[in-house]
Amino acid sequence: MSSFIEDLIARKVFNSRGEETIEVDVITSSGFGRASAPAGKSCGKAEVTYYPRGGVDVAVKKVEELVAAELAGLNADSQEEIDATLHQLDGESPDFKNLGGNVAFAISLANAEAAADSHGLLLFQFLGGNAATTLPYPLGNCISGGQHARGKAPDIQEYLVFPHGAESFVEAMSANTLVHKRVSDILKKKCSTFNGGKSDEGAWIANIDGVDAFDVMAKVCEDVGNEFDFECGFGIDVASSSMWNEKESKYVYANEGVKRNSGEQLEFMKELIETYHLSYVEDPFHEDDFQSFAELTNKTKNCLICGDDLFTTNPERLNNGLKINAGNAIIIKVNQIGTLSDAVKTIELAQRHGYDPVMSHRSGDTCDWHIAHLAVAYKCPIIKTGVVEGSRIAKLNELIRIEHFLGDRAKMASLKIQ
Ligand code: 2PG
Ligand code: MG
Repeated sequence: MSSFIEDLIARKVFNSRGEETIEVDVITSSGFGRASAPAGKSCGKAEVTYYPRGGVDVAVKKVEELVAAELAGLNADSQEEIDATLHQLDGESPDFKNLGGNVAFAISLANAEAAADSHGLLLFQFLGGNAATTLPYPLGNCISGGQHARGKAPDIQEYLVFPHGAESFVEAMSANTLVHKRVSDILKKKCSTFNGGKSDEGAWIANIDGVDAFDVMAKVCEDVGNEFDFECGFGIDVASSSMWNEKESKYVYANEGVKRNSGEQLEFMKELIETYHLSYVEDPFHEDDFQSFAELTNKTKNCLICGDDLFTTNPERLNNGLKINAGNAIIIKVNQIGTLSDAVKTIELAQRHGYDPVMSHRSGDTCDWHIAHLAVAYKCPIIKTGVVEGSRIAKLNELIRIEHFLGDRAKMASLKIQ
C-alpha cells in the first residue's frame, strides 16, 4: 500500500478548557489520520511556542496555504522526513515560533496515524512493531492544587494515584476510579465547603491543607490496594516552578503560609517521600535546579523522581540532567517539543540511560487518544492522563482497547520501583 500524502486539512477546534486549538487531517493515497493539539497551563519555560503570531486562525491558514503543498507527494511512512520538513518550513527557529509547536504536533501525529492507516495497522503496531505488547500503568490525578485549582486548595499541583501492583491495565484503571471516588467521599466529610468541584483534569478541588491531602490519599490508596490485593501507591506533581520566587530564592507555599529555600525544599521532599512512601515525585524543584534533582535522586529509594518542566521533552535539557543523574524518570509531552520524531529522540535517550519515560496528557486536552498508542509503541511504563473527564477517558479507554486487542500477548510494563 502506498502512503503518499495527497492533502492536509486544518481547522480550529476547542480543548477541554474551551480554548482554541488546531486539528489537522492528513490524507494519503490509501489512508487518513487526524490529530488535535493539547495545551498546558503550568508550562515549562523551555517549551516550544504553540502558535505563530495571530494564533490558531493564522496557523490554520499556514497549514492549508503553505504546509499542505510542501508535504504533498511525500511518503507518510517517512516520519523523520516529514518532521524535518516541518522544521524547515518553520525556518529552523529554536522554539517553532514561526510555524507553531502545536501546529507541528497536530501535523506530525496526524501523519503517523495516516501512515498506520495506509498499511491497515493500528498506530501502536505501526510505530512499535510486534514487540509493542506492554501496557503502561495509569498515573491519575485525584486532588488538584496549585495553578490547576481555583481558590483555596493545596499548594502542590497534583496528588496522583499510582496502582503499580496491578496485573492488567483494566484492573489498574478500576483501582484508579475507585480511589478517585473514595477520595471525594472523604473530602465530603472532611471539608464543609466541598461540593464536588473538579479541575480541568477531573481531579477534586477542595479547601483542605496539604497534609490532609496526603493523609486522604495514603488512606484511600492503602484500602483500595488491600481490596484489590495489590500495591496501590501514590505520588505527586509538585510543579515547583509555579511556586518558585526567583527574587527571594524561595518556594512559596501560599496556602500553607510557608516559604522554603532550596535546602528546606530538599528536606521537605525527602520527608514526604519517607512519611507517605511516595512512589512518584514530579518536579520537586524548579526548572533550572538540576543539582537538587540529582541530590534527591541520590538520597531516595523506590521512588521515581521525574522531570517535567525540568526537561520539557528536550534531548539537550535531558542531556544536562543525565550527566549528573538528575532524576530517574522524564515526562514526555510531545507538544513541549513539537514533533513526534523529536519526542522519540528524547524517549530513546532516556531509555538508554535507564530513565523511565512517562507519556503525559496536558491539563487542557482534547479527546485525541494518540498518546495511548505512543505509550505502548515506545514502551513507556507509565501514562499520566487523569482518572475521569472526557479527554482523559478517551486515552484510558483506548488503552483498554489495545489491551483487549493484544489478548494473551499483553503484559504490564516493568518498573524500577517494583
Ligand atoms: C503537568 C501538566 C499535566 P500542564 O504539570 O504535568 O498534568 O500540567 O499541562 O498544565 O503543564
Ligand atoms: Mg508536571
